[in-house]
Amino acid sequence: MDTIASTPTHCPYCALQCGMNLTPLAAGGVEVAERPDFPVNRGALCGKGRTAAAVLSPAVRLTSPLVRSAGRLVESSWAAALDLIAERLGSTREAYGADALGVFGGGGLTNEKAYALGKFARVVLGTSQIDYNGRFCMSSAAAAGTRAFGLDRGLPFPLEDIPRTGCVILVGSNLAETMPPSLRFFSELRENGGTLIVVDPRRTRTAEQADLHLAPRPGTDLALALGLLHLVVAEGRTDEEFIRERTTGWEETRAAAMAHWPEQVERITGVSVPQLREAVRLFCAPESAMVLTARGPEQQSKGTDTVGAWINLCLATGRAGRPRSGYGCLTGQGNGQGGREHGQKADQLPGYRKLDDPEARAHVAGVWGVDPDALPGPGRSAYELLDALGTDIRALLLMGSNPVVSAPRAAHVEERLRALDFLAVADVVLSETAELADVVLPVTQWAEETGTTTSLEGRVLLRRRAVAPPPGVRSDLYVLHELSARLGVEKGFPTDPEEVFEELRRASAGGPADYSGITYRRLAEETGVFWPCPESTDEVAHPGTPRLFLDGFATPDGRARFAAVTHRATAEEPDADYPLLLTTGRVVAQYQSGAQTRRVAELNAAAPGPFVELHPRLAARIGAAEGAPVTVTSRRGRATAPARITSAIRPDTVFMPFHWPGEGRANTLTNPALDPTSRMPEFKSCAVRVEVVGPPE
Ligand SMILES: Nc1nc2c(c(=O)[nH]1)N[C@H]1C(S)=C(S)[C@@H](COP(=O)(O)OP(=O)(O)OC[C@H]3O[C@@H](n4cnc5c(=O)[nH]c(N)nc54)[C@H](O)[C@@H]3O)O[C@H]1N2
Ligand SMILES: Nc1nc2c(c(=O)[nH]1)N[C@H]1C(S)=C(S)[C@@H](COP(=O)(O)OP(=O)(O)OC[C@H]3O[C@@H](n4cnc5c(=O)[nH]c(N)nc54)[C@H](O)[C@@H]3O)O[C@H]1N2
Ligand code: SF4
Ligand SMILES: [Mo]
Repeated sequence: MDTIASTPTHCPYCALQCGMNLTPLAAGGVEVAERPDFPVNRGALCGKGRTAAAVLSPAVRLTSPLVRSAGRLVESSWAAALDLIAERLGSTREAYGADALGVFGGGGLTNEKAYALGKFARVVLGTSQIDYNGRFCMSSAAAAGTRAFGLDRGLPFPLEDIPRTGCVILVGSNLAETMPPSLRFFSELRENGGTLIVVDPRRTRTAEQADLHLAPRPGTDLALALGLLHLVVAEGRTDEEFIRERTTGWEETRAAAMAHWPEQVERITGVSVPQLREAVRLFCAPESAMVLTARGPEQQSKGTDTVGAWINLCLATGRAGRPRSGYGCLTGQGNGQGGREHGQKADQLPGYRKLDDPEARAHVAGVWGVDPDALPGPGRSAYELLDALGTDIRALLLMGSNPVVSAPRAAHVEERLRALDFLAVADVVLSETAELADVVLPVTQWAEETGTTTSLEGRVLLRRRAVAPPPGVRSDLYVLHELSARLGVEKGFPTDPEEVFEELRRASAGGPADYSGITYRRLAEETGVFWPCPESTDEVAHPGTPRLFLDGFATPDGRARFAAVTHRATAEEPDADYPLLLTTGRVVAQYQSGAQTRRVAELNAAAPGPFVELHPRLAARIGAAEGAPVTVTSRRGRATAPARITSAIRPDTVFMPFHWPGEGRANTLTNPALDPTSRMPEFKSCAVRVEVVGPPE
């Protein structure tokens, strides 16, 4: 028998987009194997990637459309399910207007799907009410990056630059658990004599690798960054020539930093003045350095200003727009980067264009063959959209997210979803959100379809189809094609991903995220292409842009902009009733809302359920015992999970992972206070109290 060829492709989960080879097995199932030629992970995979094929099994996934009948979801034909969705969307629009229709997308969707979903909302439904879960992810960093540099691409350099810089400050990233294969770049940095500073309220597996670990109170990174900048100025470590030649706004920023005395910063953050001094010394001594942020400082009601303050530190010391130096954000979801570029965001058109820019509207409307005036304006942000369900928004199409578990103030969001007149969900599995739907559509996933993703490096990659989907399952592109036709738009929604990508190329041409020089053929031959990659006018193809800003920033005058930010408290500071701060995050063996990874036996064995991390002193004070249940209460509700007692966390802080529904759902507690610029909710700090659960009556 011929051996079945293996297909080189990429992991379905996080933004590292590790390369892997997939081989269908004769006995059924799919083997995941190393793919050493992909330079980012060189064959290494975390447990989620290694077991990803388990979710391809029909045993754990949806294989037939489901329609609600007499309160229950029952199997239906595709035609009947699609007819019903089109009919309900159409009648809702007739009764209440186009903005009564909502669309919610996801950063795990391929570029093709994100593009088609944004176009579907604006062209077919005519609604402005579209947003996606990326708003919950890196939107604060995106806003700050755009403000400072005129362009937002997560990392402005490839990961391979990390080992060659002198010092990295890693702020609120636990990449030893969230992107394990990337740890290699940081180990190599240290082997090369560079240093690593980790800023995290917990001594995580990542912090254990650091030369210096700063453990601030959650929500105080803005003060911390200002305190470091204060010391940089006081110690005469600014790069005056860089500030003069390549930036604007220094004077105001300098003044703001000088108002944050180290002793005052110590009081706010809990990080001691000697530690602040040591951080400045490590960061400023070498010739090059980087600051990388992730969700810790970003998922705050002041996330944009906080990231701005870290960027200020880079600019004042000349560590941006130069080789081996700069600020970067570690994007999260598989297509967290591309998903924020092509139009599923409320204020955005493809190519990272702005929906309120007349030129951008004219260009994209031209590609779409519609009147620019027919395109709706910007809509609500993700949480605001979910909050409006059942009132202003009467029907929702949801693709690629599970907000019942992952949205802030989740019990309220669940109630809003139930209040809808009509909910349609396209998913791979019957997620907690799909369980509430009127119609559920079973869709194909990564290994069963071709499409592109854009990794945290800004590297556009081709994910290839390696196996046939189970019968009964169709692609997201098929769903949008069929719904469009039923709603009277016959053309413009092809089911072939390459055809969608060809249109995306044209729509993105000339925009900030220009993909027009990228083709499926190139992606098949190269290990990805970094955007911007405009179409070449001569014989030689544009090589793509691994490193940004070396010749100037993407602002009109080519200079980076300082942000004169000052510290402010979290939206909900502890008080007598809620004396502790809750922060939330991830564990290595579960992914996001857990919809996929909770269906994998090996991962469940490694991370079977939620827990509450608390310091031994706090545990002793409330009488909590290791493994015994504790109840965490916030102004939104309560959650119960076993205590995990560890001196790795600050005594004034508790931590919960957010991967589970039910009793231990962390998001029952979280505060939907929004950042005024990015509209990012404050997932990383809210006031709570913790109590032991008494013995059963
Ligand atoms: N295993 C796994 N990997 C994942 C994911 C997953 O769900 N599971 N999700 C992917 C996605 S979408 C994302 S966005 C990334 C997220 O990747 P990370 O940002 O690394 O993940 P988190 O655990 O949310 O948060 C990181 C750290 O922030 C710390 N932190 C909390 N509050 C603060 C604060 O106020 N300041 C600072 N400095 N730190 C704070 C937490 O203690 C935590 O260790 O991971 C991606 N990779
Ligand atoms: N408390 C707290 N809450 C958080 C965070 C936190 O740190 N703390 N982090 C936030 C962050 S950074 C993020 S990114 C969000 C993520 O939270 P969610 O948006 O809920 O993310 P997932 O669990 O990845 O949900 C993706 C859903 O889409 C399905 N899916 C996968 N691939 C496809 C596809 O190709 N098509 C379709 N139609 N469906 C697909 C999956 O099965 C799953 O049900 O959570 C946020 N919530
Ligand atoms: S690190 Fe991310 S991309 Fe790599 S195998 Fe794990 S989940 Fe997949
Ligand atoms: Mo994320």
